[in-house]
Amino acid sequence: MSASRHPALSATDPELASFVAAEETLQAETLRLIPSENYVSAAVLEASGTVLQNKYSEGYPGRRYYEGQQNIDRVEALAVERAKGLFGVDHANVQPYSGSPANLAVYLAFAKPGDTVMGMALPMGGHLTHGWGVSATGSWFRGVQYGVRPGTGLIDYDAVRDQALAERPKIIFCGGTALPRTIDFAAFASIAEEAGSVLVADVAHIAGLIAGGAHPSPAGHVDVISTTTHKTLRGPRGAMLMCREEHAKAIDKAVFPGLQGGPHNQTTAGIAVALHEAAQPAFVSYAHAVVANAKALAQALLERGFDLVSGGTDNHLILIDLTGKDVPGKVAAKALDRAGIVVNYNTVPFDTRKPFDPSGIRIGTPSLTSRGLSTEHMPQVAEWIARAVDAAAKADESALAVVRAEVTALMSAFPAPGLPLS
Ligand code: DSN
Repeated sequence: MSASRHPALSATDPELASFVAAEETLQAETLRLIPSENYVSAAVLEASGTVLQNKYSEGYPGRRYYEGQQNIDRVEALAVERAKGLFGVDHANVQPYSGSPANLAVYLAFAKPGDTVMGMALPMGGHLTHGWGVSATGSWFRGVQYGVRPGTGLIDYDAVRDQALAERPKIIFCGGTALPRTIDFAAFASIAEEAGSVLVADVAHIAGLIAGGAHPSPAGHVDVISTTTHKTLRGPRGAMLMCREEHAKAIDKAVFPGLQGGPHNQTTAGIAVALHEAAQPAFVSYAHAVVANAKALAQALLERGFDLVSGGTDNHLILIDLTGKDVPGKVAAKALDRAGIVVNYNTVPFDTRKPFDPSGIRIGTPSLTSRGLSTEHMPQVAEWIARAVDAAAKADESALAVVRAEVTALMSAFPAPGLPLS
């Protein structure tokens, strides 16, 4: 990090400053394919690092437990209004610290410990907080889980309906962390209505696509929308809960005082800026480009013999099943990292391997799209992935080094938002 970029930090704590500088270089030089990550703009970075964090603000705009909230109230009210406008919802709460606390607040609002809740199984593409056993949501509640069809990798909505009618869960979650296909919110809504369940769409991964019109919106179909703000939406690390007016009080009460203390006002400011950016025409282009890039990358991977869960993608995410490649996901992910391509290892549906050493890798296109890469670059990206996976199988470190040099060269031509030019 140059002293002129963060002069106070460099002067006060050069050791810590050097770690930040190294991370800036890493994010600038590598091809970041983790589908839940992105690059925030310089404006979002600035808003997230302001004196707003010096304040405690328990409560909501106009109803605080601390004085001196004149400016904080305006910041939070602006974020709320922007969220409501962007997502077309009656009510928004922008205070959850992140996705897991947001989902916990939903449980607090609508269920009691021991109640049955239903969500997609984690190894099928769901999330820990959708009732998976090792999470508080799967031990304090009775979590029942649905999955995808063997063979197609697609959600079997008839099976979900049968299960929901048999179990009558208090809450049904749709959405997840490794779902490459469009979620049919209307189908989930009709299932939840029949089962008498509160329906929650966890759109953390696809919130930016929804905002940009590149994925159907759950608004009007579901009771509550839960989302983080830092994935495709390209805001700071935070979360929001949005709902119909009838649930507004229950959601607000669950977030504060039910679960959290003071909101992170500096994050609220960053969220407000990100929502403003997401309402611009350029964001619509970005959201559609994310999907176009993912489809082009999926096609290029298929042409190179990769097996993709569900055969491709409708959104920002691709789940590669490496079972046929004789390279487990973790080995491939670590080799790709050495080649300058950052991914995460991931279970695939019906995985026979353990979550800490699974068969797949999960990749996505939000970050590379934010840097301006387009569909014409995707065959190159697929070729690098193929070469790195091949090199991993042969333990060929020099081949990985060659890929890394090529990756760094391309990325230097696409400056990352929010980062200094290298
Ligand atoms: N950690 C997030 C992801 O990578 O999808 C989910 O919480």
